[in-house]
Amino acid sequence: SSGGNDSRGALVVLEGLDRCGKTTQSSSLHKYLEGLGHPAELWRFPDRTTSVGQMISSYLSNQSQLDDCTIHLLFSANRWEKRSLMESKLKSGTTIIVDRYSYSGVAFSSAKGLDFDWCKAPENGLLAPDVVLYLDIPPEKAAERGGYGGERYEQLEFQMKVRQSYQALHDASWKIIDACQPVKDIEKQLQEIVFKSIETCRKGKSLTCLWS
Ligand code: NYM
Repeated sequence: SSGGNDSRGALVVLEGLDRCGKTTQSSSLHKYLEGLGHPAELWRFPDRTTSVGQMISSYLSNQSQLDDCTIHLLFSANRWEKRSLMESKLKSGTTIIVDRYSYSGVAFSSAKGLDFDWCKAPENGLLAPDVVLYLDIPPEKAAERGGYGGERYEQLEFQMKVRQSYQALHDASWKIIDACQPVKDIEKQLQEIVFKSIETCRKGKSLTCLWS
């Protein structure tokens, strides 16, 4: 489909622990959709290009300190500042592949000990993904993958807590994919799921908001 006025694109989110393969799979999905001639864009959160995003980036690389609530709200603001663009792109027929979204926001902050419902609240009203592809990996396996980059949160103990927080966020839009499979096998599974999701959106599935 070339995505006319009457058909919208799908909002596809990839989630998972650090080093689970999200970034590789996101760009591979994007290439797949381009190959099909389907209008698609690749996004990621945090979006470090905005001024809010630069504050987040500086926090993650330990160049600045912020308390846990403040950084949580900045991550959320970083999604809110892109909300209207996201909506107009989807409505004009473009599928958006997003590397991390609100689930990362809740999973990482609640893993620090912040109240789960407090963490969810600022995400309320952002666009709800049509499908969430969760690349599931045991934290020990993720840690073996060439080591972490040294940013905040990239530690085994913490990633274990993040995984538990993610488990409390599952809903019907989630597909759990075993991230320890060969890259090509994961690619195939994701392509199949996303293809179906695009079809459902094209046929009129309505766009909803979190946390539905
Ligand atoms: N992260 C990401 C959060 O803590 N909250 C959020 O809302 C988002 C989107 O930022 N360790 C964390 C997860 C990652 C880190 O992400 C940077 P990436 O995908 O490595 O750029």
